[in-house]
Amino acid sequence: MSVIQRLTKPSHLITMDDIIREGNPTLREVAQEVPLPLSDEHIILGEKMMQFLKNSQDPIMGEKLGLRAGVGLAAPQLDLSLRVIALLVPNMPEEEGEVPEEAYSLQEIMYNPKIVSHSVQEAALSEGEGCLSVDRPVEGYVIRHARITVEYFDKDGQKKRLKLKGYNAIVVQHEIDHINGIMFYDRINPTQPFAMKDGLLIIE
Ligand code: 4LI
Ligand code: NI
Repeated sequence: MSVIQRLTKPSHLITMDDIIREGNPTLREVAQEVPLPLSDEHIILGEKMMQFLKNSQDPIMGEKLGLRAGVGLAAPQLDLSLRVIALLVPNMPEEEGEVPEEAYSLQEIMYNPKIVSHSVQEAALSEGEGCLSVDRPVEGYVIRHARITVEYFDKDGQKKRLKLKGYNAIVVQHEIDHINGIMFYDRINPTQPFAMKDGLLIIE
């Protein structure tokens, strides 16, 4: 049975056992575009990826299934060389007495996402990045675009355009890198991992 057939079965929940780790050559491939219109299988795959992210962020489900928490997942991490990514970025919990916000600053399944424009300014997370396919800490600033415009097809096959900045822009770039065979540590300065440079925005 194929990987996508197995992952998209009604009873299947994606766990860490489905996620391949660095060294697996699939993570270094340029993934294939998803054919449009979307098949039921590709729609369900996206939903399973989103459910994984939800479970990974839930203390009960995360513990039960032994998951590492993530805010993004790309199909190649499931050994599927396809241009599908899922994003689930929670908003900071609000203070007492504040107007309730949306639970997530970004919740999306993107098919064939493409960065169509980006800022000249660069940005990096102050604490560096982690990846569910990398079981070791890798320190350093991961240099990315500070702001991006991304085009993609959503789960209804509609073409969408989104402008992103801050943490959301970083997460989307990390996941789009996966569908292009790029790992986050490829973007760390190898000699000076925390080198500061002009126009580099550090995101706390
Ligand atoms: C528990 C419940 C500190 C260290 C701060 C945890 C719910 C690092 C940051 C989470 C770091 C949630 C994350 C990513 C970083 C670090 C990803 C915790 C899950 C913070 C997500 C894809 C890079 C994304 C900010 C080496 C698995 N995620 N932290 N980077 N969180 N999380 N990345 N960096 N230093 N990785 O890892 O999902 S883009 Cl939501
Ligand atoms: Ni990753």
